[in-house]
Amino acid sequence: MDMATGHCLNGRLASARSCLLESTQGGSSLVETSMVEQSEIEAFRQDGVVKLRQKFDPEWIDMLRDAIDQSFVEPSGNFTRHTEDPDAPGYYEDFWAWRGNPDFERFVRQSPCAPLAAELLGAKSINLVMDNWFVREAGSASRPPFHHDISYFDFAGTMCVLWLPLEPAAKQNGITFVRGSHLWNKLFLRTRFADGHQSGDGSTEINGERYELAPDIEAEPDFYDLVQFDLDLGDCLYFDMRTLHGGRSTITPTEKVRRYTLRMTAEDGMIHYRGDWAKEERRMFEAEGYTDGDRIDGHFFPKLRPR
Ligand SMILES: O=C(O)CCC(=O)C(=O)O
Repeated sequence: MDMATGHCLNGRLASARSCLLESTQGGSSLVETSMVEQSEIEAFRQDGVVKLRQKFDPEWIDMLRDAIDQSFVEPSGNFTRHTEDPDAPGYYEDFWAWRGNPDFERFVRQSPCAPLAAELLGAKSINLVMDNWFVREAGSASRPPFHHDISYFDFAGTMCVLWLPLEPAAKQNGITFVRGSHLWNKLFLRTRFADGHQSGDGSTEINGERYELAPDIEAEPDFYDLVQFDLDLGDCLYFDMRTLHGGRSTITPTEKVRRYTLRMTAEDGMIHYRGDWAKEERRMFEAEGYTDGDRIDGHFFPKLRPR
């Protein structure tokens, strides 16, 4: 893949990716072919998570690693350290990072992330919701809480998340998913990523509505159908925005671990005010002119497919 243009350069990459140059009477046109097996689409729909093998070329992985390292030094205003002890190795996050970094933007617009999402969601179009990066420093004992991403947003619609590890991830230090939890028809309270994993201010009532806390998976792991994955570089996970997941790391990383994640929506994605649990993020897109009932589209949520 020519990273500058997103066009296929040769037959090897063309067969490994979605690109296919097709002769037509008037010349050539770029069309997309299927990159996902039917069994993978079914796994995504039934389990709420699927592993896809070798979808991202090493060039994308290298570019994202460098972009994260650079972003770490010059982060956006959304940069957060989740590890409370200032002397302990940290767990960090930044989000909506693509807006200030041309490499993240190139990945979002030109990598296979959106065509893969379109196939899994059966979507006619794909818009970006939010990108995120996570870094765990060597020795960090912090980890993400069990949560589902839908609780962090005032959004409704058919949405998925790409989780792309930039170092190989083993089951023991990756993300654990509660298989099928996207079909529970539940909306759990947002859980903070900061150590201690508080939910809001401790209350389960927000704007007059009562919500459940995300279940304590660690307290009774045998009660849930948990699934974990080994991922090589180039492999990724796609999961439903409603699927419960979290870190059960039994291994403290001995080297820095970087992950890039993306949330994307099908054409039915809407801004739908629910409660003040997502008010900080809401303020950011309201400042850009968006409001309740708007489609997730436009300059803040760019259309990635069709281009
Ligand atoms: O990779 C991580 O550290 C956390 C990812 C995650 O939980 C998410 O993106 O929702």
